[in-house]
Amino acid sequence: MEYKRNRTWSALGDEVTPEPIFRDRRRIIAAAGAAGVGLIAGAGAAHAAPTARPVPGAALKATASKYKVADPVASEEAATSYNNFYEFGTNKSDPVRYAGLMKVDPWTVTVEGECEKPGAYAVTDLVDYGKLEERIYRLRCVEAWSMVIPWVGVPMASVIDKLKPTSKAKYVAFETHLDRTSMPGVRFPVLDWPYVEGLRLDEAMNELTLMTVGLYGKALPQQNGAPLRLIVPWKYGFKSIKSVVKIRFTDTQPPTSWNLSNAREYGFYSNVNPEVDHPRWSQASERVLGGGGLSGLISRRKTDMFNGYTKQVEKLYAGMDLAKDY
Ligand SMILES: Nc1nc2c(c(=O)[nH]1)N[C@H]1C(S)=C(S)[C@@H](COP(=O)(O)O)O[C@H]1N2
Ligand SMILES: [Mo]
Repeated sequence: MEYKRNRTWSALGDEVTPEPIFRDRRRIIAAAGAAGVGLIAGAGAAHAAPTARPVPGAALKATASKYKVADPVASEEAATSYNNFYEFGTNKSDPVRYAGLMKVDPWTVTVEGECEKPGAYAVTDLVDYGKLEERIYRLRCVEAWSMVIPWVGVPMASVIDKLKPTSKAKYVAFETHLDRTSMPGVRFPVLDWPYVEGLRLDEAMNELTLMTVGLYGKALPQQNGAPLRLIVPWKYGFKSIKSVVKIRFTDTQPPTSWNLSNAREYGFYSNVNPEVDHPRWSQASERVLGGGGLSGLISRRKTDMFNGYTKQVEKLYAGMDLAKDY
């Protein structure tokens, strides 16, 4: 079996030319039609406004970015049908089966805490849909598998800039929507609902942190965290919280769901680190999923430190013992 190490960043230079993401026109027209969005693809695209509302599956206009992993992209079918979204159940097939019940329009994100612009925001007020980027990131689950997925979003830093954190803000806390009628998984006390996550403010501001609204050129389907989720590509997948309804700036480290459920196994930082094993399994390598079929195996590879982003993030952890702050 062949795998290539660290092609994520080093192989990329400025040779990547930004281009619109209309890879598959038929697919995009079909998606726009299904969502009732009057998007004009092709020649008329200049007149087409980006979708104003986060309708799952609607075509999104995004610009290719320098952020890409050279490895094969997972099939869209795998990325949207093999999911972790425990609010809908703990089986990988539960989210695609049940998450369609979750209503995502209208959607309000409440911003609180140490910032100058607290309040209730629509997704389109937080995310500038005219500046969407496509970033191909590997999402590495703590369960030792990964998928390479073309995400669509804006830098989290651009969202935070709008909210103007005060000098007291040291952390950002996030919370997922909680609705007992549409989320069959929350009847079980697998986690302490609602699902909560957090980042240090400088981690949230890092160039890699993406406030994500789409994948494969379309608005996120519910199972992937519609209408708005985080992607933090150097951390284990569970830090990439889905269907965010609350953002809070704080001066103290916020609680996180996985750490609350099992502090020995899941720390606040949860950086991808092949040298720190999970207490019950090794993190030295991973199964790369998403080839053909549903979760079809593409390859097995050695796990890269920080999922391949050492250059971008090591400064965040200077002087820290990453075995202690895992
Ligand atoms: N609210 C919420 N967010 C979540 C989860 C979850 O159960 N609930 N699972 C996490 C885990 S463990 C992973 S690996 C990723 C999976 O994202 P994907 O299904 O879009 O690939 O979402 C993360 N975000
Ligand atoms: Mo995960």
